[in-house]
Amino acid sequence: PKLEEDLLSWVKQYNLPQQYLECSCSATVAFFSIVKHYPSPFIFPLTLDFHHGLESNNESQSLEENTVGGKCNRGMSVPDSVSLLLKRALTEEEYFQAAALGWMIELLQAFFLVSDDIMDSSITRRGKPCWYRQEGVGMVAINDAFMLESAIYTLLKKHFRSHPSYVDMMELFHEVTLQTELGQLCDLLTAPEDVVNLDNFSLEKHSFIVIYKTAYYSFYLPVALALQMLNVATPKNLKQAEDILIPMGEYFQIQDDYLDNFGLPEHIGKIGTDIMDNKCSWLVNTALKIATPEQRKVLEDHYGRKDKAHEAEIKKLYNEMKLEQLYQEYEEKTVSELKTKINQIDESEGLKKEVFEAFLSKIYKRSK
Ligand code: GPP
Ligand code: MG
Ligand code: MG
Ligand code: MG
Repeated sequence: PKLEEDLLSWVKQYNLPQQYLECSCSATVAFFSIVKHYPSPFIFPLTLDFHHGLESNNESQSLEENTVGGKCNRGMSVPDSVSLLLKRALTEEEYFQAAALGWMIELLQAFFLVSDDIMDSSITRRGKPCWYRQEGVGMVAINDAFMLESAIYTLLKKHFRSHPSYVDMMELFHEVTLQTELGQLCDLLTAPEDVVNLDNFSLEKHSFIVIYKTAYYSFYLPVALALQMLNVATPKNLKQAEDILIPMGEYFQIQDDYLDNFGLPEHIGKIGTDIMDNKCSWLVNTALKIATPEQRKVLEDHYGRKDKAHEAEIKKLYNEMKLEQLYQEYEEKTVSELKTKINQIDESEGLKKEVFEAFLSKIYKRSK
């Protein structure tokens, strides 16, 4: 009951989707109680107004602001996957472990988002100013991001030190972090601030960038952790999971690129910056593939400039080129390919099709 009260107050405080309230299963309860009940030991001293003597800038605030308030799809996928793999509801202990691993993914995500918003000069995140733009934070946000990353390993050690897969889990977090950083590097290198060269873009480059910067940590990591938590991960089933989750993660980031321009800021909680940031986005690559010489000229004259008027020209062109419709065609084609792939999975290695179906249904036609 205590945990459910906590959940209720979290749902209210963070404006979480109603589904968290309706879902009375203790997975959700355990999930939302972790940060509250298990603040990493090092966070305690840091709540003492460590930075500027400002109440609004301390590590517990960073933890709450940056880790909570998103959709929690990644984190919730751990308890969901563990339960689907076992084909039964989880015991309290299992819920707790899976939820703790879920929170570690949310911490990794928080670390990436705080950093990414600085690199992308973004304005808002989850409906509020980005952390680095909040009063009294500024570039301390860089250090806050590092500390969010450190909190993963504090939690992992605290709860999994004697788990048989402890070292594998730790290595997995390190490996996936490196993959994401490599993807982010390519994302930044293809989008220089001062030179716009559309010849630098291609759908092949885009695919590489999004697989590395998004698919590994958002899709492969939760399922790999679920397998490791149950001590059933093998090179073979990890590879099987990767073969389906990586294309699914690529689709997810293409949705993100689409929503950057076509999503409603009130709804997605962030203001798109890809056009002004000169990003190698799915939209600009798709436009380049079909552009007439005149349309290519418009792209050359207006893409990647830090200026609202230039951005508006590109938005107008995207509408003229019916990119929204091309995206919907891409989505239908990709989802049917993913479904075929899921149906072909060989379950004899311990995987369950339901794990992947659950993931896909969470993201299909998402609007945020
Ligand atoms: C999403 O890109 C990718 C990340 C958040 C990974 C960041 C990786 C780091 C190593 C910092 P995006 O910029 O399109 O995301 P959004 O649209 O949410 O800003
Ligand atoms: Mg960004
Ligand atoms: Mg980015
Ligand atoms: Mg984006």
